Amino acid sequence: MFFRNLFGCLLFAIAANASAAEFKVDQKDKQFSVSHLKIKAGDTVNFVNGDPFFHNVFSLSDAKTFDLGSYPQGQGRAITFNNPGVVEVECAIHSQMKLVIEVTK
Ligand SMILES: [Cu+2]
Repeated sequence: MFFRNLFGCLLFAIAANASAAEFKVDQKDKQFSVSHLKIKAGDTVNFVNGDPFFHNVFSLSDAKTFDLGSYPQGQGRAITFNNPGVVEVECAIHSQMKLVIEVTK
């Protein structure tokens, strides 16, 4: 019985994982590599800094509020979007950087 339950849990974990995708958004020349991104709830976006200076990616949107902090070239930080909605992503250091992520169900 224990093993059957364990197996069921494993299958569920694999199935849940299979439907989630990971996206990569670069920060290059003080811009996000895309200005608009459409993802599904549960998907993850990895923000990778391709510039030789710091970026600090954040959002104040209701669908997802986050602050990745500042990090240098070559580093990336990933965040998972679990709620549907529109997330406006900005950089605390470079105010011209804008990205809209549309999270669908
Ligand atoms: Cu920046």
